[in-house]
Amino acid sequence: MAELADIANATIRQEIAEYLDRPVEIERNIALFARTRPLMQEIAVAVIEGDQVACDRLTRQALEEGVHALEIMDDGLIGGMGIVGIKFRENFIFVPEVLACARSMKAGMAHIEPILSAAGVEPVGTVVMGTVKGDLHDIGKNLCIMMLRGAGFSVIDLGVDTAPDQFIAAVEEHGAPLLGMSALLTTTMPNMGRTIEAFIDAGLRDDVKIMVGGAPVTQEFADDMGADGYGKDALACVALAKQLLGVAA
Ligand code: B12
Repeated sequence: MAELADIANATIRQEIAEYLDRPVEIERNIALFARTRPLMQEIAVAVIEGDQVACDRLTRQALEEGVHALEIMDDGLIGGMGIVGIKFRENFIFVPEVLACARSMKAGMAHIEPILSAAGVEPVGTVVMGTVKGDLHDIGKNLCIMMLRGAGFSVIDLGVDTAPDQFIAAVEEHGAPLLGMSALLTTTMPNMGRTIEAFIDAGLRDDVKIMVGGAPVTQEFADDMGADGYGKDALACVALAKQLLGVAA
């Protein structure tokens, strides 16, 4: 079994030692970074530190050196974002920092995405995501989308203030097997249930899995309204999406 000392990059070692607490996450991250190239670890650090310029430069350098785009995405960008997600969940960092990390990841992904789409890498699955009707909060939804894309999902982002018929139209148009709804207001939470009812009325409920999230949403509320799953954060959102679509974790 790999050990912390097997990781070449001192910042990654420090991040794991300082911020990770759950044995399974420590083990997974040590195993990941102990086997990755030093340059992938530098890319991960650029994401963790929210350094857009470095992330852009290092991603280009890796591609020039012939590293495969998928390796850069998985070992560098997603590897770094995995640690960011955990630090956010544990309240070591907050929204502004996460957004800076997201922007760094995006700077790297800008070089990766065209290559992967040109190579015809199959997305893991298509997810329609939106914030429900009457609700303009989108920071959390956008973080979920970024993590889903990072995990290989193709995401159709409907933005905010999304009416039930817009969710239905998008699911039908894209043949999406999964829908994710976000709500941040107690007053807009019921619109998730209304959207699920609209899918039932349209005879489409069996064609799509529905996951919900947002600060006021709970597992109990999700169960009551008949959603297929609830995720409390962006990491849980990715795990839930994989579970609902039967994709290996
Ligand atoms: C930023 C913010 C705003 C910004 C939104 C900017 C934007 N682009 O999003 C602005 C200023 C516009 C705003 C407006 C309002 N806001 Co506001 N806002 C917030 C604030 C401070 C942070 C929300 C946030 O981004 N959190 C960080 C993100 C990362 O967390 P998150 O959204 O929960 O997302 C995570 C998880 O929930 C989960 N998740 C989210 N979506 C999904 C979806 C799925 C499928 C899954 C699996 C998981 C998942 O993963 C995410 C990442 O980890 C909160 C307070 C708070 N601390 O929550 C108030 C808050 C949500 N707002 C509130 C209110 C009242 C309002 C206004 C009504 C204020 C007003 N009087 O005008 C308006 C409503 C506007 C509208 N119609 O939507 C209240 C809601 C109270 C309530 N219980 O209903 C809060 C709680 C503040 C408070 N304590 O009073 N707001």
